[in-house]
Amino acid sequence: MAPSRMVQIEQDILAKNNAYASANRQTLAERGIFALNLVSSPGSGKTTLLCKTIALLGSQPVAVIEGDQQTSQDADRIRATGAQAIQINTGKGCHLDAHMVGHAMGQLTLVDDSLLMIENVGNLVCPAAFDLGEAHKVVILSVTEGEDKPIKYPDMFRAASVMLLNKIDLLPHLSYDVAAAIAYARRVNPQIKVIQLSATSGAGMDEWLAYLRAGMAQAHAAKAQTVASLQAEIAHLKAQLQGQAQTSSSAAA
Ligand SMILES: Nc1nc2c(ncn2[C@@H]2O[C@H](COP(=O)(O)OP(=O)(O)O)[C@@H](O)[C@H]2O)c(=O)[nH]1
Ligand SMILES: [Mg+2]
Repeated sequence: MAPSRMVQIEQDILAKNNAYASANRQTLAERGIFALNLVSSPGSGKTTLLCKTIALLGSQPVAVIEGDQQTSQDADRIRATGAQAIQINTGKGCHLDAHMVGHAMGQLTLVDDSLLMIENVGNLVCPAAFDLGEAHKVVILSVTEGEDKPIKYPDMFRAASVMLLNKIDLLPHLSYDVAAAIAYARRVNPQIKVIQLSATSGAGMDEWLAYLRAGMAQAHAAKAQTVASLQAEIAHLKAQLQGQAQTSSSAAA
């Protein structure tokens, strides 16, 4: 196939995906739901972190969309915490797309002003290009993967707003340079927020939970503001219609 034809096909796929992502984003905004897209290589600790996060959030409703090529193991692990989870199997696919996520959102009983976590397929390349309608991509890099992943897979670290440096409980057993990992991440994305944590020991979880709560509060406030401005617009239109009705009735008298 000619390279120009391949570029065209890729652009068409991304344009279609972006349309579905916008629809997902709109639905989430209307419901005040804070949605995150967790991306990483396989085994960085995404599902473990999700289980721990759900447990620490207590009564806060959390819904999870799980992406893997095969099996429903991760959705089963999430359901065992009591949270809702839908598993998407992508087969040969190396990432979730916005159409799949929109479909999964329809299957979940989403709660207004809550949290939706999307665990993408473990892959540091493909998920970077696909917007799912999330508020942010969160990239998880565990300390067993090497410091240099941000410069080897820059698209992913550029697309993410947050980097979770995970499994820091293992640092005493490794020769891992935390400062170098953060510097590499900031080289490709100077704005990236970094949280160091361990789902196993609980270190850094407070900062992560504070980030989640702030995001949920922001999504709720944005929804409330939209509702208030819509109500103001309706009141304005009602007043205009009443004024018009009065003018036409006095003209008729
Ligand atoms: N030491 C340590 N191991 C972890 C931590 N988080 C996850 N793991 C382990 O890492 C492996 C992969 O975790 P999993 O959550 O399945 O990763 P995922 O593929 O990104 O969802 C499992 O053996 C976990 O027990 C952590 O914070 N510290
Ligand atoms: Mg997983």
